Amino acid sequence: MRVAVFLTAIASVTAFNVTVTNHWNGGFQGKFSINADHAIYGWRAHIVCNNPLDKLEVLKADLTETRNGNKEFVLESKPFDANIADGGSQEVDFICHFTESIVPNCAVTVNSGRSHSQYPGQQTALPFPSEQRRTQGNGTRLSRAVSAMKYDYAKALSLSILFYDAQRSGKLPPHNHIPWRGDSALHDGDNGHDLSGGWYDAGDHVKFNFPMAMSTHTLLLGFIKFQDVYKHFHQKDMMCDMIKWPLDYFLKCWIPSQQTYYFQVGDPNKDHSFWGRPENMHMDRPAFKITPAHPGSDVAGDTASAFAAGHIAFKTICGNAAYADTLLQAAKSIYDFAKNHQGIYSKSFPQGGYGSNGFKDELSVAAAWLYQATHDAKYLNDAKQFHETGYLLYEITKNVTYKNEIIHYVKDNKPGGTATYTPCGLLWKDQWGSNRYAANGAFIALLAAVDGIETHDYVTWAMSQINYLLGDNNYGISYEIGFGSKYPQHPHHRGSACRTTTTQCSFADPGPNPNVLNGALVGGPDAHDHYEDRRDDYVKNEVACDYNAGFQGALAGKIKK
Ligand SMILES: *[C@@H]1O[C@H](CO)[C@@H](O)[C@H](O)[C@H]1NC(C)=O
Ligand SMILES: *[C@@H]1O[C@H](CO)[C@@H](O)[C@H](O)[C@H]1NC(C)=O
Ligand SMILES: CC(=O)N[C@H]1CO[C@H](CO)[C@@H](O)[C@@H]1O
Repeated sequence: MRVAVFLTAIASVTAFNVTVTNHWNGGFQGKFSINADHAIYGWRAHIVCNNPLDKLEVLKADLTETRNGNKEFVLESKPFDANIADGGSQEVDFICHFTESIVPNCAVTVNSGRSHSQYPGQQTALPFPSEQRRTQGNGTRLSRAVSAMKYDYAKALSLSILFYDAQRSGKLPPHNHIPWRGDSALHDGDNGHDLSGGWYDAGDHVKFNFPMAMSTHTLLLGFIKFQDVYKHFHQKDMMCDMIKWPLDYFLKCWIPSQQTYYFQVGDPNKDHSFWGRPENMHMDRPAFKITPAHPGSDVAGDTASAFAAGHIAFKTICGNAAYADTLLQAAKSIYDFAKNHQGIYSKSFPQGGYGSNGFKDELSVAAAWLYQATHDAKYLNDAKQFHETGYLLYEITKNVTYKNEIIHYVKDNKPGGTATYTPCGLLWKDQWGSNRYAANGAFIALLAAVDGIETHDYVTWAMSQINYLLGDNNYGISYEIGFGSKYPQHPHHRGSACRTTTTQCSFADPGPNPNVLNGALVGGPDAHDHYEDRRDDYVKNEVACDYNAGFQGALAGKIKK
């Protein structure tokens, strides 16, 4: 196996391939990426510097040896994040601290495969043989879940709303619901254009509009569809308040007169090298925009969906007609922008954290939402024209072609379809945020069930997934923080992990997070139901706006059916 190493590092263009572009008195930030031309299961990196460092800090790898008077360091991949797919790459950030006035030069060599077999858990991340996938979880385990209201789903729903309130960036309102959060990133903007507000994406503090907009319209779909559940459990006002936050932010990001849409604030590299509360961060937070010359119909399309769905919610549920009108105008203009200037945003902006490989789906969903908001036939025609897959088109037309797509999707997710199941019965699609895929699948099944497709069967299956997440699993834990008596204590989330009383915060602090991140659905178990509550395992323990979106809709749908 050969691995190529590129130092894109942030240190002076002298010897040893290291470039320091960002150093301060006593420190510099570096990064290397491992590009794999074969699948890699574990790697080791050897860093050699010409001057001693006081300390080397790494987040995404373990520092296993320090040699030669602090000039040489050995890093090893984390057991739960050791694998790099063929053609994939992994970036490793590090921060060096030194006392000499001369900036040290460092070089890195990387070997794939581990020299020590110190990680007994290594094989858990390896793919299953395909025969095993098919035979697991054929439905027999699911039957025990069928006991109507086994958990307090309304409580789980109300907690999920609070998770989004904990993700708020900008100037918090007087009624802020999260006691350990304060104002942050008040100066986000570009040349005097204010871009404060919105949601932090996950455990980090970048604002990525692509997942933010997708989460917003997914949450709104569940809210509109299951609004009586929100009303019955007195969550309507909380939800209207929660969902207005990203919508207000998108209104700041979209400047129709200039055909400009800001889709990201924050540089993932700079952001990820800081472990502290958003209230204490001081790194540069650049803003990125799409324009007709650098289009992004994917991110603009999802934002149009958020605006149009927001229009319906604020007009028909939240009782704010003026705001609903503002949202509709924005939905129409950004949809035109997305449709008239077609392109994939991540092609123009590789520094974006979330890639995209197309935009037809986003345009179709946006047009379908706009049709629901306006009943203007031109939007329905567009929705059909751009359509790839979709639930909304079935809602609108009841056409059997679209119905069959939904049936096919759910069938594929259920036992007996092509999807992988854990031995305990969780639909498992990926090691990153495995819980989210199960929750999304449950949400779609419940939407279909409410529309009369295979009702009983779909509800039973969706309930098995939700119950797994809330406690029907091998550990008897809830993967939603704050729910029940046993839940994750160490989510990978800086605001939750750092104390409010000091600006010092150590990633390696062994204690539970001092601030409880109520409502967050953590990443989830591996394909063997194996999970560890460790902050450094961001694969299983990160949280994110998009993880909770389908989950919250599924909880409301579960109560409804
Ligand atoms: C599949 O279901 C049958 C009963 O219908 C059961 O005997 C068998 O053990 C199940 N297989 C798995 C892997 O759960
Ligand atoms: C349903 O949709 C399909 C695909 O767009 C189309 O070919 C078909 O004519 C539609 N059926 C009806 C009854 O409108
Ligand atoms: C990846 C890379 O930039 N490698 C360079 C490191 O430095 C040596 C010697 O200066 C070059 O030959 C490599 O191409």
